[in-house]
Order: sequence, then C-alpha cells, then structure tokens
Amino acid sequence: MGIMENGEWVDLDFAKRNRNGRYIRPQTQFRDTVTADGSSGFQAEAGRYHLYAAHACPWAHRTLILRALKGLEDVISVGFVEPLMLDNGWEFAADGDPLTGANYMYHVYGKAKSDYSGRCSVPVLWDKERETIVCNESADIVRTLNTGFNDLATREVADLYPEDLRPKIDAANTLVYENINNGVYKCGFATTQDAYEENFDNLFRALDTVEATLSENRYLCGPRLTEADWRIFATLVRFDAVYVGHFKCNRQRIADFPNLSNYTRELYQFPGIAETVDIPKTKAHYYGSHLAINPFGIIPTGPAFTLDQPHDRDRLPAA
Ligand SMILES: N[C@@H](CCC(=O)N[C@@H](CS)C(=O)NCC(=O)O)C(=O)O
Repeated sequence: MGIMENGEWVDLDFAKRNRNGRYIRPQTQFRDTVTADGSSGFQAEAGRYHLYAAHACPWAHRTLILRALKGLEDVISVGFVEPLMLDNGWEFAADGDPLTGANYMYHVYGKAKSDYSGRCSVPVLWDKERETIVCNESADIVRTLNTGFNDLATREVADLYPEDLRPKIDAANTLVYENINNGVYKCGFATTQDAYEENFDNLFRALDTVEATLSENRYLCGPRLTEADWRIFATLVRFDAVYVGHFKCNRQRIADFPNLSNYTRELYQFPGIAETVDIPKTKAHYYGSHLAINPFGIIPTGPAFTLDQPHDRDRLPAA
C-alpha cells in the first residue's frame, strides 16, 4: 500500500496508517458536484462521466448502488480496478485503463493533479471532458447521483435525502459511519488489543441499536427508504463473508440478527442491486490484499450465500 506525495508514489506501511493502534481514515480532497444546470462547473450529460470502482469497496459500492437504482448504466460508464491492492495501490487489468491508459489508480490521480498528495482511493467520479476528478468522496457522489442526473435517469426513485428527514438521516449516517461502516475497519486495522476491543464494542452496540430500530421500522429512518439504508447495506452485505473473519468482528454474524438479516436481503433484492454485489471478488480483495493481517492470503471457502432467500420485511409498512 502506498500514497502520493507531490505527484510521486511512495510506500506507506500499515503501521503508519494508525495512531496509538487506532486506524485513522484521512479526508478526501476532490469535493465537486455535478448539477443539472452545470452551475457547479460540471453539467450532467450522458456519456461525460465515469465512475472508478472496486467490487470489494463498500464506499464505491454506495455509488454503484445509486447508479443502478436510477438506471444510469448507459449515462455514467464504470471501470473496475483489479481485486488485489498491493504495493502499487489499486491496479487496472493488463492493458491498462481503457479511458486514460493508466496502469494504476495513482496515475489517474496524477492526471487530475500533477502534484497531488494523498491517498489514491476509489470511488472516483471522473469527468472525461475536462479530464479531471470531480469527486473522490463517496458520500458526496451519492448526493450528486441523488439529485444531479435526474433528467437522464431511466428509473424514477424517490428522493433519498428528503428535506424533512434530513436530521434523522444525518443522525443515522453518523451512528453508522463511525461505528459500522468505518467501525469494521477500525476493528480489523487495530494494532493494539485495547483499540480492537473498544471498536468491537462500539460496532456491536451500534448493530444492536439498528437491530432494535429495524424491529419496528421497515427502514433505518422509518417507512421511507433513504440514503442511510444504502450506506449501511454496503457494510452489511460484506459482513458475514469478510468482516466476521478477516476483521475479527465475530460477536455474531448478520445472519444471527433476525431484523438485520431480513433487511439486508430485502435491499439486496431491489431491482439492479444484486448486479452490484460480487462476493467472490470482495473476498479475494480483502483476504488477498491485507497481508499484514492474513499473511498467507488464504481465502475462506464459506459462508453459504443466502441473500437471495425470501425475507419477512413486508410485515412492516413501507411508504
Ligand atoms: N472517503 C473515501 C474512502 C474510500 C476508501 O477508503 N476506499 C478504499 C477502498 S475500500 C481505497 O481505495 N483505499 C486505497 C487507499 O487507501 O490507498 C470515500 O468514502 O469515498
């Protein structure tokens, strides 16, 4: 794993990403949006934008979900990096990225800003016209896809961040981001016992809270589906296959929570969503890339795939 410093790729070892054994997630730097009227400098147009993603990455997954829900497959193209992320960071397949010719994701960042310093993460929303990065923050890309491309969308979807629910959605996002989305990484990348145990407790306390919410509510913020649901889904769908074993998040599996498991199935079964999930490539990435925590890169065979099984969520009202 590495990082860019003034346009050069440099090695950054595992321990340096932590402080006192605690995993630190850095801030992202490209934070523009695409709007229908182009007032942001980036106008929504069919064929102009490209999403760089990894099948494994839960942050990239949120953006793929929005693209699928809105039926934007023919409007925004997608490019996937290879499953393994090793010394050169994310890599493209042998012939390179068909769009930019890049061999590594850091080349794409270098094209956007020749003296870039920072992580070269996915997802990235790329503007083919201006040949630059619009945004590399998944939460912002989700909002852009929620509002910016509606004239081009082929599926109508209710606003996933409606004005009246924003305080509730923001509170759910904070709980879920701190303790669950990033919480699993804080467990898995902890380098001291204390840091691991503290984050493990926070993770399962938050999952207990969400389980209780979902026992009475169809979705995280009530009867309406919002972005908060898709943000937690990206972690839940990976949990039993990866985080239980690889990140030691093993108090219980999602399959052992009646509401969380049925809810995850319901979301998985929304039109277009199953196509955004690739569990074998997800496992290949995590178990094969973090050799500091899985030195032989052995990928576990299980668990059995059950996301396509029936769910019981229809017992709760949806709006
Ligand atoms: N804040 C970013 C974080 C994305 C992120 O951490 N992506 C990981 C993959 S799951 C990555 O690309 N890591 C590469 C690196 O850190 O160099 C977002 O949510 O968009």
